[in-house]
Amino acid sequence: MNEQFPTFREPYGGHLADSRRLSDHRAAFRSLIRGSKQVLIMEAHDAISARIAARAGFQALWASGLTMSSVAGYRDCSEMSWTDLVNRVAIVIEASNRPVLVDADNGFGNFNNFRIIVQRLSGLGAAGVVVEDKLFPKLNSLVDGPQDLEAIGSFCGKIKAGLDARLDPEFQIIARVEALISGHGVDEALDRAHAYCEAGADGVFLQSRQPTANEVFAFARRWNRAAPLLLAPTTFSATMPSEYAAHGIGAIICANHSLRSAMRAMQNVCARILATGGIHALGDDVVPIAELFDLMDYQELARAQKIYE
Ligand code: SPV
Ligand code: MG
Repeated sequence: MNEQFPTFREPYGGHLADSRRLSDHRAAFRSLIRGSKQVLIMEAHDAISARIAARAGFQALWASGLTMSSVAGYRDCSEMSWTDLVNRVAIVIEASNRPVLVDADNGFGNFNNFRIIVQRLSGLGAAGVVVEDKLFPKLNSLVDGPQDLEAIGSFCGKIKAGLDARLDPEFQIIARVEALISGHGVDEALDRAHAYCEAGADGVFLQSRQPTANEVFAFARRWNRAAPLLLAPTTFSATMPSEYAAHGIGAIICANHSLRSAMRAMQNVCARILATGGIHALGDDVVPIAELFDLMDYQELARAQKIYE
């Protein structure tokens, strides 16, 4: 056997076996969302999107329910099972070597469903989870349709069950407030956010689908800052980053932008191939094949072959 064998610690996705690194991720994420500097959390839905975001320099990733469901062929209304979600999250964590915040919808049922998911995700090395106060099955917040809320008391019980089930106290349980989505207004959103923090939530994700940030800023002005505030400004995307900072909002989730940009690129390349009758004119519309091999770290395989073969 080659003498380097015992010290070779660079397998594909090798951080996954390194529990010290995973707890570093959790601690890093915890500080990122509490820090004075704004953090951008980039969406990822598979290994490629996770690696591209990590290489680009994002410090944390959002495992989006919408995009992970979409790439699996499901609509974002609890059609995808929680076990499927957990398996896809494992791929994102393994491929990115970054803290991953997971969208667990409404916990796929009651407190009991949610605490099982928390156990699995914290065991996998996720940095945290977002759980939303809507009823199962839930509908994506940006889609017109029923957006009914869970009672405050039972959602607080769900949060407590998650806190008791997490395998590491650094694993963040973020309560997502859907009061604005369900048309209840800022007062209800504040009541809920305060109740969820009293129940122990580590942060609040306030969801809105207005074309401007006015209602989230109205919330932020009255928020007691008991916990960090996270936003996914998909529908009010023109708002400037400095405005979030001015309202004490430190974590911005780019919730679906990897998938939507990939869709645009795919549409363009499909149209171009059909328009030109082949792949001869694509040029920079596609990455060189070597870039794919580089992203998937075939170099590591070659190094490992020298040691193990
Ligand atoms: C997701 O990315 O799945 C989200 C954010 O929950 S949103 O789609 O904007 O509700
Ligand atoms: Mg979602």
